[in-house]
Amino acid sequence: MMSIHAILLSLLLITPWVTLVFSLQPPPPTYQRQHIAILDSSVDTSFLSTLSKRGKRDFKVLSFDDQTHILLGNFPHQHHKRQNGWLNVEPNQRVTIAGSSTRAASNETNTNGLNTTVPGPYAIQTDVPSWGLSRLSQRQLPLADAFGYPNEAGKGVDIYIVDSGVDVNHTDFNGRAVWGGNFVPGSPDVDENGHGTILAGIAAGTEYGVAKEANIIAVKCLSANGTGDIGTIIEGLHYILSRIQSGPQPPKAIVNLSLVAQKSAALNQATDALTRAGAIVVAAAGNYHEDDDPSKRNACNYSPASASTAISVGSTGRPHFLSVSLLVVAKLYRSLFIDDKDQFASFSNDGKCVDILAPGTSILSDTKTNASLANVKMWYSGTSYSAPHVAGVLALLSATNTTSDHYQVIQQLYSLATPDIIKNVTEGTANLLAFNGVETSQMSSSMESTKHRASDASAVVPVFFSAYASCLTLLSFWAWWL
Ligand SMILES: *[C@@H]1O[C@H](CO)[C@@H](O)[C@H](O)[C@H]1NC(C)=O
Ligand SMILES: *[C@@H]1O[C@H](CO)[C@@H](O)[C@H](O)[C@H]1NC(C)=O
Ligand SMILES: *[C@@H]1O[C@H](CO)[C@@H](O)[C@H](O)[C@H]1NC(C)=O
Ligand SMILES: *[C@@H]1O[C@H](CO)[C@@H](O)[C@H](O)[C@H]1NC(C)=O
Ligand SMILES: *[C@@H]1O[C@H](CO)[C@@H](O)[C@H](O)[C@H]1NC(C)=O
Ligand SMILES: *[C@@H]1O[C@H](CO)[C@@H](O)[C@H](O)[C@H]1NC(C)=O
Ligand SMILES: *[C@@H]1O[C@H](CO)[C@@H](O)[C@H](O)[C@H]1NC(C)=O
Ligand SMILES: *[C@H]1O[C@H](CO)[C@@H](O)[C@H](O)[C@H]1NC(C)=O
Repeated sequence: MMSIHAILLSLLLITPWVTLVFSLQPPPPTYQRQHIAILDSSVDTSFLSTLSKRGKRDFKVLSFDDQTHILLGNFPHQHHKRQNGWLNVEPNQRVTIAGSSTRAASNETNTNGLNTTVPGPYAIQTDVPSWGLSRLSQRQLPLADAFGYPNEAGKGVDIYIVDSGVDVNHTDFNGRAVWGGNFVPGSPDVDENGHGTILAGIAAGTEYGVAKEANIIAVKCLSANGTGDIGTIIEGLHYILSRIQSGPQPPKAIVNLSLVAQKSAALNQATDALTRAGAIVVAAAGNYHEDDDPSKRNACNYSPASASTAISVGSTGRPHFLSVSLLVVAKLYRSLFIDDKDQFASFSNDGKCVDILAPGTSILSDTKTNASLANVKMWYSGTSYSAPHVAGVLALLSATNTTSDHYQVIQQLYSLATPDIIKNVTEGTANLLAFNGVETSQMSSSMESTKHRASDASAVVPVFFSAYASCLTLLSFWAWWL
């Protein structure tokens, strides 16, 4: 294992490079499919599909429902001007990421003075590895070292991770993760990047996750360097649609999109169609770089955050660069900077398209097996890491709420959330912190720990992703450098 000194040294060495990497603008990639069109039902999509199958044109029609047909392909941008039924044509664009032990098996009903608002029985994780978990089950600071959750723990709910894939064989998923689909041409069915595994760990890892019994389904749409395009994401969403439509009804499906694109009508429509079909779609609000033009901070400028049915998640918490580097030990860190935990994160996008807030700074999660730094735990920051917290809470609620109506589950998320507790939320942004309904803040420290942790000997280093793609850039750079 690397020594702490080696890690600190590597941080120092990397710092100037990170800046350099950020300032290099990669040339615009040429996508396999250059345009995306939205068609209405007056267009004969079966004819288009037939043409496509015969190879006459390089395009593909994805029908989400009667209202939503999306055409991916190479055709002139002006094409629709001459055609009826073509509602919108947009260029395909780049998409970037926005940045085991056992669960406590306790079948006790509301004991230990827990103040709960969802029906029991409950389980409690103590010695909680990431503060984001505790924050979801406590109304107020200071945080007790406990994460409470309904005993079902999201059992029977499918969480789709639309990202770089997931290390489905990771021990923290305990066989609950499966490979779904891969839409990155020519790439292997593995998480080459690691970002998807981190997200899956936060949403549903046994040790690090919120919904410790939920199923994880990997939908790979981002390549090894963490980039993709809108067309590929839409293909991934269409795959999820067909999967939930052929599964048990009503579906219990949460779709997690921790990725950010410039606003796209097609991606938003695909998201809305998926919601109509019974899925709950969670999106990262997107990350903002403090040097950027403040107008770029509005989440309504990005997709899928701006989709009307997406639950768009902003971030709370405040990263501490210097202090963290000096401390290096997670346990110490956890007890410090308590006041800062309930700040609106300086990197979070904001505005009326942000629906709810969740922890998104200094989060710990699973790293993919055999990653070059697999035995070094890293803290992650970004709205990417807030979204899976909310996806996990939705899985918990979806498993316990007896309703067959997913809109009620969404309603429950909002009605449980703690209002007006986060400081410095920018004007016009909802001040609502996600809460799972199982209050553990009154738990005394004398409470017996029923939890043990996975190997915890590793050092912890901070990683702060300040720009959309910086997460990937930084991780891939580390991999290369080592
Ligand atoms: C909890 O309850 C379930 C069924 O309700 C049972 O299968 C399980 O063994 C119980 N677990 C413990 C630790 O008692
Ligand atoms: C439980 O929480 C509610 C509202 O969150 C509060 O009014 C009530 O006093 C709490 N009860 C206990 C026993 O803490
Ligand atoms: C998981 O393990 C199975 C069986 O060993 C293997 O076929 C598969 O490729 C692995 N998947 C990933 C994503 O590593
Ligand atoms: C990322 O990888 C894809 C193919 O896997 C490539 O087309 C693209 O240029 C790469 N982007 C960067 C920024 O390296
Ligand atoms: C990780 O490395 C070990 C030892 O080199 C190897 O046996 C194992 O198959 C690797 N696992 C994955 C998922 O690559
Ligand atoms: C299900 O959700 C609805 C709407 O939020 C709520 O009124 C109801 O109490 C929930 N049911 C359970 C069992 O949690
Ligand atoms: C939060 O807002 C207060 C007053 O509005 C300001 O004094 C303080 O510096 C802000 N804190 C941060 C971290 O932005
Ligand atoms: C949900 O999407 C967000 C980004 O929109 C991502 O950060 C998060 O990991 C996703 N969660 C799940 C469970 O897929």
